[in-house]
Amino acid sequence: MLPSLTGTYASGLSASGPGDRDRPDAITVAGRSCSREDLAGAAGAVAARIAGAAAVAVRAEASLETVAAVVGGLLAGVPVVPVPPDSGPAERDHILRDSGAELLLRGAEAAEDTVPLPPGIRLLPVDTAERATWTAPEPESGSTALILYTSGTTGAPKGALLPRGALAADLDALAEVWEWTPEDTLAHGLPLFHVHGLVLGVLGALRVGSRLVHTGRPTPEAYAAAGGSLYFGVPTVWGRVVRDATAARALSGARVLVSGSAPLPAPVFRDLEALTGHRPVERYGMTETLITVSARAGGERRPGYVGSPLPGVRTRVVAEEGAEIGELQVTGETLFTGYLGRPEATADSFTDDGWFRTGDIAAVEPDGFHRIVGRASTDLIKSGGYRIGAGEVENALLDHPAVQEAAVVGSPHEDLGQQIVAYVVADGITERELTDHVAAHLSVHKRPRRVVFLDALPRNAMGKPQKKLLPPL
Ligand code: MLC
Ligand code: AMP
Repeated sequence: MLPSLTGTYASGLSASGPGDRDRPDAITVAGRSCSREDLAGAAGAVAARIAGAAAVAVRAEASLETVAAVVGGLLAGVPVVPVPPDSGPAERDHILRDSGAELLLRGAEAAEDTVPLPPGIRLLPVDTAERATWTAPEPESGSTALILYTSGTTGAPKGALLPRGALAADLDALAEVWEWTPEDTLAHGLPLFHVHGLVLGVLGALRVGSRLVHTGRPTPEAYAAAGGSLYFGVPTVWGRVVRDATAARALSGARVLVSGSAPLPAPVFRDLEALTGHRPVERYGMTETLITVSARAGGERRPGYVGSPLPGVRTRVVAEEGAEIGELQVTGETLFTGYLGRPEATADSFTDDGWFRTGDIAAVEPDGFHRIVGRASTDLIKSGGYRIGAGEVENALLDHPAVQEAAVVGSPHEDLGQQIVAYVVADGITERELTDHVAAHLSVHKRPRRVVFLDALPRNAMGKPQKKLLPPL
């Protein structure tokens, strides 16, 4: 029997933790703090206002309002749809319409939206000073807790339906393997609209009952000042930390540093060890599966490896005959239930015998340690830990009247892992105008870093564009 997710908040919010329910700085986000008691009251007030809605969207700034809104949705059993606060009108409209959200929740102080909301959606300001006690029974564990929009290789992002039971199972497995307890202080500054920052980074702390310090942005100085025992970061953040030796050394008193969302370069692993005394714990996951593979806090941490499957998760590598690397497939209690309104895409993402196809290429050592070798498709880009579909950036570029053809790829980048590069055939437009155009439609991190103008895209004899033949930068 899976633990209940509302139990998360009933127990997490009331857990005695390192202080008590009244500890005033149990939850700190971007410089503002509240107690578990305060959060329970504010989230209860949200729950009372949204109960019965089909789904609610949350403009997911790094703020206490976002935390109260998300927890309020979970208490009320209303699926929550986090919306990146920097998403342009096209991406925001897609998420709001596709999800069926009836309300858009956001802090009363948040900047005004410059574009109108789609019809039928009401704005609901969240005030963390409001209080209500929420006592309704726990929704069943198969019901949807979160709808997280995530990019595929082509087309607009799809809404991954994450059931309450999957979140609970994943967080409990992570707490076990990271030895995460109410005595910990979790510190990070990751965005609150993805699995890493929101599920692990907020719901994890609430479920475990540990303190949470969200630093607003994940800068090395902010990490150094956060006083955490457990730190989360994407490799770009850890790369920036090791380039700031003073900040890095300040983390030596922590218990565990965890890296995930993209491959941690081995030199960053070694620099972290040299500067902080910690070998980082690497873990692997996806929006659709949550975190499935991790090194253990009490076990070996090997550069270039993401550890072994979490309790309750099984993995297999499906390789061609004789090969040692192949597609990583996973099954277990942490999986999503499908893409909202996309039965075909959902069916395509599972094998006939019910395993989820990750699209990642992996190898497993005899001792069970997993190594992620790369992705099967080059059309999914990971930049700064963000997942970006080449197709959606190409579509945004093609939307511009000056652009005739576009091909988008990820190229290696020292800080971001990969950077977005757009090859375009276009007349009378500058690189800056094109990147601004993409940022205005999608979100800031989906902007190409480089734009290369070509006379024509390379094509094969059938006329199909050949990304492999694009000129290197
Ligand atoms: C960005 N900028 C640009 C630009 N792209 N300016 C001009 N042209 C472009 N093409 C701007 C940015 O808006 C920013 O401005 C400034 O340049 C610096 O950008 P940056 O280099 O990207 O840095 P930063 O904004 O600091 O972002 C780095 C980062 C961020 C690491 C903080 O990428 C991040 O938060 N990543 C985390 C992603 C994540 O959480 N993924 C988890 C997915 S879940 P300004 O004005 O804002 O400073 C998952 C499952 C799992 O993967 O396994 O965890
Ligand atoms: P997202 O859906 O945004 O969570 O992105 C999931 C993808 O991130 C996975 O399919 C992997 O390609 C990548 N990923 C996550 N964690 C790791 C890791 N530790 N090492 C390598 N790739 C990772």
